[in-house]
Amino acid sequence: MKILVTGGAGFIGSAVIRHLISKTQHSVVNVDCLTYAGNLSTLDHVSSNPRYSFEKVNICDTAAVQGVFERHRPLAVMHLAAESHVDRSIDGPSAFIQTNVVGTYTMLEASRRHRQSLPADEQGAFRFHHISTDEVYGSLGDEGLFTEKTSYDPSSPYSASKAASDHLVRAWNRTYGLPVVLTNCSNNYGPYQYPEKLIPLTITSALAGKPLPVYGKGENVRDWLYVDDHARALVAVLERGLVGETYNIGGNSERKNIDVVRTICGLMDELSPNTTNRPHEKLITFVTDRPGHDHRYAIDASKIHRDLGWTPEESFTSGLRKTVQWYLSNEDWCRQAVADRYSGERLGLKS
Ligand code: TDX
Repeated sequence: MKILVTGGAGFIGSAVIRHLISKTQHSVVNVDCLTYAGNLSTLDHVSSNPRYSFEKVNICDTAAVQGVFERHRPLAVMHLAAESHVDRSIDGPSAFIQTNVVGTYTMLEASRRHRQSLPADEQGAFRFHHISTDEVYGSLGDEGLFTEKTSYDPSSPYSASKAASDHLVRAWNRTYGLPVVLTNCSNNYGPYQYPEKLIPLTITSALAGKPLPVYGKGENVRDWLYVDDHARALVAVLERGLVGETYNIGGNSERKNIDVVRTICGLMDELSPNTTNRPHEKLITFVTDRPGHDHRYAIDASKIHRDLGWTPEESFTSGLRKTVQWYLSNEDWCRQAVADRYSGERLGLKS
């Protein structure tokens, strides 16, 4: 099957493409406009494979997107392209509305038109897979889990834009019969994550001996999912998920932020070649809280386990160790990823 993957130069998109090329026989066309967080070097191991091709296209560009569909005639779309950093959405919501809402609309319309041009049997097989986030459900208290039936209650411009995109996707299924599947995942971590998110920012700052900013008291809880486990789950949903269904994907690894940061400090004490910053915990700095900061996210992933047999393989302990080791072995990648674009400054405080 030929799969059009949007956002394939990003963190999760590139993990999906590496998985598709190395572990399946599917072909991939990667559609990415290479924003600050997009990086084709994430695909160096697979980019020479004849089943891989790349189109530098912005998903908001209707004509360019249509051209991609006409040239490649995919049988499925995995839509991952998005602005994803909550703090940036507080500083500048506009790009989030454009890419996440208008871009999703553009992809849906292009998919609908393209599907109509396919032979009848392929029209039945066509899938639009929308990849989304657990943040659409808002914030949990100390108890309970997000299920696929939890009401939407987004807090940030980012999560509101993803909620809007989820609604568009379901509407295109109900109104136009577009065969869609949706997934909502918990916090991803692993190699190639842009060093603005909590885990890679903490590792790279600790390596540089810089302060490790913890928002508020560090009591907020996230449910951590190793990115390669997520990639496997996404391919299972695309291949075997039922049309119109939503699947929550989570790592069964709830942690308070402060515990995540302390664990990284311990791993850095053990693994970092730079011994001058030991103990790294002394770099922890409590800073002003994020506006609208959701207290807790936690996913009930029993549906995807029951219906598709998926379960995470990586524990948070093993995944975090691997991730720290990866960042320590790939300092050049990190330097190049942020060069002239981001120097670790605090984002998301503007009112
Ligand atoms: O420097 C920091 N200090 C800190 O305490 C940063 C960057 C974050 N935090 C806190 C805020 C969150 O409670 O750590 C937690 C994780 O923050 P992020 O890495 O920014 O992720 P989060 O806001 O939870 O959103 C992530 O998960 C859901 C992704 O960025 C989203 O794209 C995804 O949809």
